[in-house]
Amino acid sequence: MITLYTMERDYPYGTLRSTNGSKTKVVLEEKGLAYQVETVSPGAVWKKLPEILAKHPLGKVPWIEDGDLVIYDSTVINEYLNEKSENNPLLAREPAKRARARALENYADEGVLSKFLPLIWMPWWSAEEQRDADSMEKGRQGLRDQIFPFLEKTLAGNDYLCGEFSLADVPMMAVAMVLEVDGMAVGDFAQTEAYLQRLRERDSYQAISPKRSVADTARSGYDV
Ligand SMILES: N[C@@H](CCC(=O)N[C@@H](CS)C(=O)NCC(=O)O)C(=O)O
Repeated sequence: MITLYTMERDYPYGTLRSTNGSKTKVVLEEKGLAYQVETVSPGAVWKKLPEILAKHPLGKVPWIEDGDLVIYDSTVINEYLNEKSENNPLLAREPAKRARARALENYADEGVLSKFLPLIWMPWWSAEEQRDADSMEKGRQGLRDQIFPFLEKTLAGNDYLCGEFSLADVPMMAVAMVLEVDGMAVGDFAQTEAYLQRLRERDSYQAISPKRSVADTARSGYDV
């Protein structure tokens, strides 16, 4: 069975999860692969303990173990999982469509998950009095100024970024998760708001839902 190593922690206001670890969890679910989750403590990751560096040379999460194989980086892991199981292909067959999906996935990774989202998400892992409200607002403003207008244009009336649900939408599942906790208003961007809600309604979102505890989402059962 595949083991996913990631950061997840229960708080009174919901369960918080690594955004990149959540990307991987969503694909494990979408592909119907059996897996279990091992939570890694945020302290061990921030301190770059040798046991973390032994698995992920940058000292980050997520990584997966599949038998003797250790793979890190959510994008690389998700490509591996998509190829490992033929169930529910998350990339089209045509090279041009595959490239388009990968480009949009990269946009979300670099433009959102590594840029604006941590400004909003990291403070939620700290006590309220320690949160930097200015930084959180800067993150929200970045989404409003740059990301949501791009999503409105790219969705262009479709349900998902490439028409069908694909690897391009997977990082946006983590955006949907963060904004569920944050409660940021998205109503000025009607297509984006409907899209994020659509993502939350997918079965795979249950594995990263802030409403479901670490214990409730530690394992998934079927393998096709
Ligand atoms: N490109 C990597 C990014 C991984 C990443 O930044 N993970 C965060 C958690 S969401 C982390 O471990 N941060 C700790 C650190 O950067 O020291 C991926 O997609 O997996």
